[in-house]
Amino acid sequence: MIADNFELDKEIPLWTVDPKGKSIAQTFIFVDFKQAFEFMTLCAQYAEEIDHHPDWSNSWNKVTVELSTHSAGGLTALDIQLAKAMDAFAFQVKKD
Ligand code: H2B
Repeated sequence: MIADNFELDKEIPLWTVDPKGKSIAQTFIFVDFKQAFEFMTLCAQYAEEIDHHPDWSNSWNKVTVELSTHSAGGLTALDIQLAKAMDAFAFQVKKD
């Protein structure tokens, strides 16, 4: 589990930490469904590579994501790793 004083606000400032510190969340907004799905495809490929998967939902241009390590019952370094990758993928698809 991530230590209580881990500086998530500095590491991943766009993510909200849940009150119990057991998950992080972010809603990504894209220009349309195509861009949202491109983002999801990149995330899905990466999630398979690291064997760590997001809990998420999609509504047209919006992708709502919650990250937590189910097996640990809370946050681990894998969630932070996936969060940073998702931020990078969102940046990438928005500028294409
Ligand atoms: N993803 C997440 N977010 N938490 C897990 O505990 C987890 C996972 N476990 N992806 C992995 C898959 C596990 O179920 C497989 C068998 O490695």
